[in-house]
Amino acid sequence: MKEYIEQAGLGRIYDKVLASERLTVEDGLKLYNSPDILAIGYMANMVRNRLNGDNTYFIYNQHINYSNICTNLCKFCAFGRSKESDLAYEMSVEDVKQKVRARLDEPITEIHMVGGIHPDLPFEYYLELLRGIKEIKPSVHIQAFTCVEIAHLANLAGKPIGETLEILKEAGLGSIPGGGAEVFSPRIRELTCQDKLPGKDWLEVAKIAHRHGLHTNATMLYGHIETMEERVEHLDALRTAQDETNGFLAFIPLAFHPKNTEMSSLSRTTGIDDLKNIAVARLFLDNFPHVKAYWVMIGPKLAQIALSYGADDMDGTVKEEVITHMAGAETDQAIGSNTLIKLIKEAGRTPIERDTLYNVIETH
Ligand code: V47
Repeated sequence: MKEYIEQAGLGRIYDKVLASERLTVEDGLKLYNSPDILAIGYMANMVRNRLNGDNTYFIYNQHINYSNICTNLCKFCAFGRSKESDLAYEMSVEDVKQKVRARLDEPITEIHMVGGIHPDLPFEYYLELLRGIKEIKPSVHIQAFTCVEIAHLANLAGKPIGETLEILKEAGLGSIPGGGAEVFSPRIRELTCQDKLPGKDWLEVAKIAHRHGLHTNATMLYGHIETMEERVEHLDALRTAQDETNGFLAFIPLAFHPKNTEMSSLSRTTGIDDLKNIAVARLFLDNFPHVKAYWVMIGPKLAQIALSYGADDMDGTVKEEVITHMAGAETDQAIGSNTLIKLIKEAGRTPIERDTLYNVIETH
């Protein structure tokens, strides 16, 4: 394989990977610009095996999107709606509780709950959402509100981020999902989501959360107008933040879905780019314990292949995905745990049902 990787022009990077040496931004760029998915994947698989062996994680989770009303209206998003839109919706606390009640007989261990930046819901609403879910299912871990929402909630509360997080924790918040990161580059944010929390502030919220004992995830929305340099800069900023706080659990590359967005003239990502984003992330983010292949966005079949290209986690059962489906995702809105187990086993890996913090619930 060494000869093959050298022929692909990636011999120096291979030496570093063998020696567990940190890759540079130039290395990251070289990987992104290389078409040799086998060479990149082979190296990423080495790192994945070193960090996680054959362990492949999934979780029994339920997504709830409490409202799609959003003042940001990002160009890549088909989910957000202005308050005046006919398609705008807003769940009451009771509606959300009903969603949880409806699945009480399922072994769900995590509620993943995000929404838009709502113009007038009060801070108390968000606290009531957390408290309401906990009331129905006290054992469930609530992974809720992206760093963008957390910054908004701190504004509503009129308190610093850290204090706001303590209040949210008290009400039931367990950890923070990785959404809203998009691409940190100010150029991309200016062109696609100019009203959104800037990238440096997203990172700051994540680091404050880590310091307050909350784990978070991180994402990157790829496959639209970002350059390879901007992708590597994004990963580099995450790696630097993780060096400081060590609070990120997983990185999840998100494949851009253009349908029904203001960027609908762009085409969907390709299989090679999907695998490359997983593999390069696994190689570059040497301090991230996990890389997820999110089956909703790349399809269960490619997510299964991604388990040999650096990914060690398939996310979970999801139950009712909305954000990607509004943007034309052709995958199902949920997947059975048996299907996940089958996909993982057939990839020659060990399926492990985990909780949000990667404690093992059951090894299959
Ligand atoms: O924040 C928006 C992105 C995110 C589109 O933390 C789009 O474990 C693709 O963050 N095409 C929501 N992506 C999903 C998300 C997530 C999913 C699964 C697990 C975790 C985790 C996080 O989706 C948004 C935004 O960044 N997004 N529009 C689109 N058209």
